[in-house]
Amino acid sequence: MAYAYDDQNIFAKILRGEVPNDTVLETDHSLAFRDIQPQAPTHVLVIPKGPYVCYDHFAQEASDAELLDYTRAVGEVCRMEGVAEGGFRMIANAGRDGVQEVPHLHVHILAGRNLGRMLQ
Ligand code: IU
Repeated sequence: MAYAYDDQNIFAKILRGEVPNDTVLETDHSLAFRDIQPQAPTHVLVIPKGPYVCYDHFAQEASDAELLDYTRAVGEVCRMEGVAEGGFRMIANAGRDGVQEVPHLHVHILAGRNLGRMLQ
């Protein structure tokens, strides 16, 4: 599947500095910031800086440097937020059925409360 990236999406605007954000971590190829509508005491979004719609798009087209940086950035945020001990959940919604609202790849990191069972 070919993905078309919409550079007017809100995360593209955040990356261009047109919209403010509460940054947790910035690396060469990734940015992590707090979700504006947190669903848990810790709710951080981690995005690649490149124009990727979803994980599949990213995995197909990102460079090895981007893939490595992003993978490490997600782990680094978990460490920085101290979520490992209590546990956490990572979610990456994609497309229509995944109910992805913002069409720029983002991993949600949620922690700080019992998140309940997601799959029954
Ligand atoms: P989703 O996986 O695409 O459904 O999640 C989008 C998230 O982006 C959602 O949790 C919003 O609260 C969050 N968000 C944000 O942090 N800042 C914004 O300006 C907008 C959405 I619009």
